[in-house]
Amino acid sequence: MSYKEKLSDLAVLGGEKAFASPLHVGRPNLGDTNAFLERTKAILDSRWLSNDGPMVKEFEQRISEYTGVKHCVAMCNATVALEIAIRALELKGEVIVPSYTFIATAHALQWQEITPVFADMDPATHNVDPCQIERLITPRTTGIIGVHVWGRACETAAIEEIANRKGLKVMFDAAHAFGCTNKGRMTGAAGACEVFSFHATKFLNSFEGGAVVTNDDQLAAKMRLMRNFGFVDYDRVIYPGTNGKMTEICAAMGLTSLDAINELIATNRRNYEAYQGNLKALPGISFIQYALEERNNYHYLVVEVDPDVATLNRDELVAVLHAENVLARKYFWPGCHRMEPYRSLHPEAALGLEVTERIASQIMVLPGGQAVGLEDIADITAIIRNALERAEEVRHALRSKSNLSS
Ligand code: T4K
Repeated sequence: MSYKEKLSDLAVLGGEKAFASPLHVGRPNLGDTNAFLERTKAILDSRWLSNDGPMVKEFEQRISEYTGVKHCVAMCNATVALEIAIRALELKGEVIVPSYTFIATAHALQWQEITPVFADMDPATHNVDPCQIERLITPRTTGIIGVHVWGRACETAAIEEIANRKGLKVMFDAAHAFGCTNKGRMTGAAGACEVFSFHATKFLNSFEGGAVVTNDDQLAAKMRLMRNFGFVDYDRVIYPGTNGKMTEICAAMGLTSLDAINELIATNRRNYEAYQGNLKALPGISFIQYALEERNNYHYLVVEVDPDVATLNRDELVAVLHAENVLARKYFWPGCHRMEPYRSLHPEAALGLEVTERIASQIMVLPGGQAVGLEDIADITAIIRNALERAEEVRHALRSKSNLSS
């Protein structure tokens, strides 16, 4: 029986939870599990478990073919892939990044004692605003990392134009953007390189995993060596390297996910359209728009809550949903600049990040992927609608609850 049929009260108002078990954002998508188990058996039979094995090679080739980018260097996760790409590009000093991104983008720099300098975002796209980049360039700046937030490509051409004019290097964090196009071309070919994530919570997953794609032969060769401690052959090391290798079992999962990519996109699109239909016409609530002229993976189901128009604010709606076992997320609140060590190192940074500060406090991401059905979406959106209609009671209940717990 659906939430609507039960007409139960909201859980924050004392009703039953709409969902008996938690509905997560980021429940993994799975391809054909039998095909995955067959690949697993082949790995065990071959006794080749890691270090540039046949599954990793096949995965890399399939990613290259899919994106149309010459080289793909698969890694153990996107954070290490970012670190290796940053190192291979010899970035130093300061690098400009958006503050509105997952913390890994900033940490990949800080980990190597490079200072991330945070740029503000464009409120319409949630991506870095190229106009904000130029004023942050100093004599110490060596590069720019753009991020394709939610898979929607940032303004790569404008960012590359600034970088070329100022003699900076540029790369892109495409962790969200596998399967998406950028001005009609598969994401992956912009800048010196682009980095995908295949984490379990991503649209396409390899348990843990990431990859750098590039059309630059030398850069690809260097990153391949860096991924394996810098070994050029059994006994010779020519770069400082790390262990960034993808395992065979992760590649097997990645290949199985790739086989299912069209179904995954279809499911995500179905979810996106259902949320879009159910959430329209709610004052102060805007649902993410994916451009129809691009290919999208429709993975992130993002709602912006304008507190001046909606009857409840983002935090109140998230509390309502959590009470119902819908674990909506506040990605990427409060912005990297408000997390440590950046908050202490650059306490003044917020002054130039007004849009990030505002938008980060208004966004919530709703559950999607294969684990969520149309009935779930009908229930989730009915909860949101119901809560907004009963805003006064809801706010009162949330306040009493927080008074009780404080
Ligand atoms: N750049 C950007 C722009 C990124 O968004 C990310 C990662 C990266 C770089 C770095 O990529 P990786 O190094 O991770 O490859 C998650 C992910 O851990 C992270 O990959 C992702 N972005 C970020 C947006 O979200 P959390 O802290 O929310 O993840 P976690 O593990 O708590 O999972 C979220 C929920 O998903 C859980 O509450 C339950 C569910 N879940 C999770 C896992 C792992 C499952 O149901 N099954 C699972 O196996 O950060």
